[in-house]
Amino acid sequence: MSTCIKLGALTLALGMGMGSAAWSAESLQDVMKRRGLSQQDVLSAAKTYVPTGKRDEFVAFASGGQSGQLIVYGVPSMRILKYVAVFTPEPWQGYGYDESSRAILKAGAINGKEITWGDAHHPAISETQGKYDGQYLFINDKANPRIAVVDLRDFETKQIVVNPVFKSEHGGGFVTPNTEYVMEAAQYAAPLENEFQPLEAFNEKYRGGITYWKFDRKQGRIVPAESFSVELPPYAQDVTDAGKGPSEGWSFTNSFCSERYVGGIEKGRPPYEAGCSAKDTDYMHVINWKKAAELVKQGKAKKINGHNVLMMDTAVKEGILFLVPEPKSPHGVDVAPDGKLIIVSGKLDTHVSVFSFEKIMAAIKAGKFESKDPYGIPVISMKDALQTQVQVGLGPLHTQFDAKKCVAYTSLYVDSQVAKWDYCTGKVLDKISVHYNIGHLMTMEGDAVDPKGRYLVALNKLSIDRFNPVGPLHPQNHQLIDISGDKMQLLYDMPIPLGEPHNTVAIEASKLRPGVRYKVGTDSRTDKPHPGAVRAGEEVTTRTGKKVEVKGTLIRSHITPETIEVEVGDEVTINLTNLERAEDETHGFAVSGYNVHASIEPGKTVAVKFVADKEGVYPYYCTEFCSALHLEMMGYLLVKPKNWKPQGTSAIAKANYTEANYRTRLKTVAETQAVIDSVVGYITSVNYKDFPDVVSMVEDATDQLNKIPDAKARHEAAAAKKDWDQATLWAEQVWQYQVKAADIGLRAKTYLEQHNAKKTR
Ligand code: RUQ
Ligand code: CUA
Repeated sequence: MSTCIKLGALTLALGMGMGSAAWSAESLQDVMKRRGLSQQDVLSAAKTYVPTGKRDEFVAFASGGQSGQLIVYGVPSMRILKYVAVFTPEPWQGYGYDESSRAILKAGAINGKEITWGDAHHPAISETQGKYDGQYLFINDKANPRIAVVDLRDFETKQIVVNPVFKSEHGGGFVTPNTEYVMEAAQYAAPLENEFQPLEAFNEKYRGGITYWKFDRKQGRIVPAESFSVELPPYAQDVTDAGKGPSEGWSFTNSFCSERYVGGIEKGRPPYEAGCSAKDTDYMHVINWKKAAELVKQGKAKKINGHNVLMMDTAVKEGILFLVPEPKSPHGVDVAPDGKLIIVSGKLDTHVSVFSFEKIMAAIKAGKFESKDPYGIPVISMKDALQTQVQVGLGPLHTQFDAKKCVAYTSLYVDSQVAKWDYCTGKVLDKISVHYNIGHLMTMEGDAVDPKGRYLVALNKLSIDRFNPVGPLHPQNHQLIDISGDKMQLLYDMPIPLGEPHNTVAIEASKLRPGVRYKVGTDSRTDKPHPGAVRAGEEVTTRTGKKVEVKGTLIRSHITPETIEVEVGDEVTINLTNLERAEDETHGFAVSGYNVHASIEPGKTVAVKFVADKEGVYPYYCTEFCSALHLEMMGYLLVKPKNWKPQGTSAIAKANYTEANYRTRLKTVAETQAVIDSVVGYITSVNYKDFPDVVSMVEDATDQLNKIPDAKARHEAAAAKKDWDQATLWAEQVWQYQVKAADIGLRAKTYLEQHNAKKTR
């Protein structure tokens, strides 16, 4: 793009659009023939294609696996909308490169060590009465047991909390029906106290558990002090789900190694996986979390690492913890929308087991248990808890639900298929092959009380032959399947090139209402006014000892201050406030060589901080192409040697402009004004006030125009004194304000035309 869009370009852009592009004469049949597309292909394309300017019906949030991020995409188009930085530094968003986001990552440090990656597994959208409400999203890190909170008003990570008692987890990022708690179940057992214990002490000293993180919806933050855990046996707990409706107040957690096998082929023992799958059943943990929370309030928990843990013996005594045998090395546990049934898939089984909450409660009430486990936890017999078992295929993992009554979909890892089945009648209804080795699957709002059906996405671990080869490391494959009819239909393959996405959740797009700007001066990571924020005209640089603090502003196409002078060894903090109100007018900020970067969206204030430890000249600049004069949006950080004194003349070189240069500038200014008048004429001739986005653009443009009188007075005063350098440069500045105003004005005009603004005069 040219940086000097002079008047010609402005005039051109003012024309009423480009005229319709000449369509090629090719017919649909021609295209199908040329590209080798079948009728079915074209139908699939039509079902997924979202024309330019149109939006998707659903928005999906996929865990980014080892990337520690969150991937946001639209359904059915499968267009990726955003990567949200969560556990991992991400430069575009400035995450980990500005002070506020660094603080979030630092809060996720473990034993004082900053962790700069995460194994993100399960995103969960906040719920109200079991329905997705679109306010918050939670996601877990399996490798370093942590939970993060993302605010869906701005899609930013606001908090990372570290589990105080686990060393790894998996059943995390699942919420209770009103998001009272975010659940996080342990995976690989370890001592809850952060101490060493030999593997020989596994049964006595190693423990699993489940943490219930209290969520304060008003603050939008997890409250660690009000959170608690329930101690569990070292059974390798796995995925978790919350009860709802009749089962609200309870939670269900799988386990896959109730054998408590600890491996040791080095010592001649059979391998880990053999020992962990020796028994035919493992245990589903059934926990009354509501009662557990009360017990903790009554002081019945033990403090471990400063955190409330309800110990197993207390939980057993108080009747809030039970086990149900489940076949065999299970993985998924999913509560049906009506809250009456709990569906468990045994990885090494061909069945899904459908447990009845009512039956489980009846057994508990009757005190009917088949045994106690080695830790004294009552075990309800499988047959007393089971409603039915359905043979769905090999390697069942996870289950999601349809809007249609009793219809469920289960992923079959070994078969590489999705099975559609009826959990009321126990009949398998349909199967479809996927490519390949599916893990999770997702239907629209498919684990809420009111699933929306329509589409299913198969989250495949392998993509083998599906895409253009890109080397031995293949992308993942998200496959979109139409589930609106009786037969499932494969529509689209989407490669995901960013870590193994485990679970994904999708919400109706209409439920999300993210903002487009911040209140001026907001620290987006704390949601509070940023202490470094200033308004236009208040920019200031202060020094206290060796600390230099800049409070500056950004607005097209200018960084204030233009120069920052410090002495080598100074600690420099640069706070910048984006004064824009126009949608999408983000500025970036980078300083050469100091590993800092900020993304500063309209209204946001961000600070970057570094020690200027090497003398020299460091340009800083805006990293987003924000306007025609974006390249000019720069400045210099001058790091001076100690006790540096200016030598000789320090005057800045003169430009030697002439009166003719000045007159040429004035002519351009007059011509540009004509363009602006015509745009303003159009905007004020329609109902632009009905479009809030345009109103803020108009405010923004007016801001720029209001700066003109001052610059105009300056060039006129300089001209009177025949100082043609000053006169020409200030006339140039007038033109710069005009260009920015015209740029916004033209964007407003295009917006109004595209949104069919009505003539009002
Ligand atoms: S996982 S493939 Cu939920 Cu982490 Cu099942
Ligand atoms: Cu601001 Cu480029």
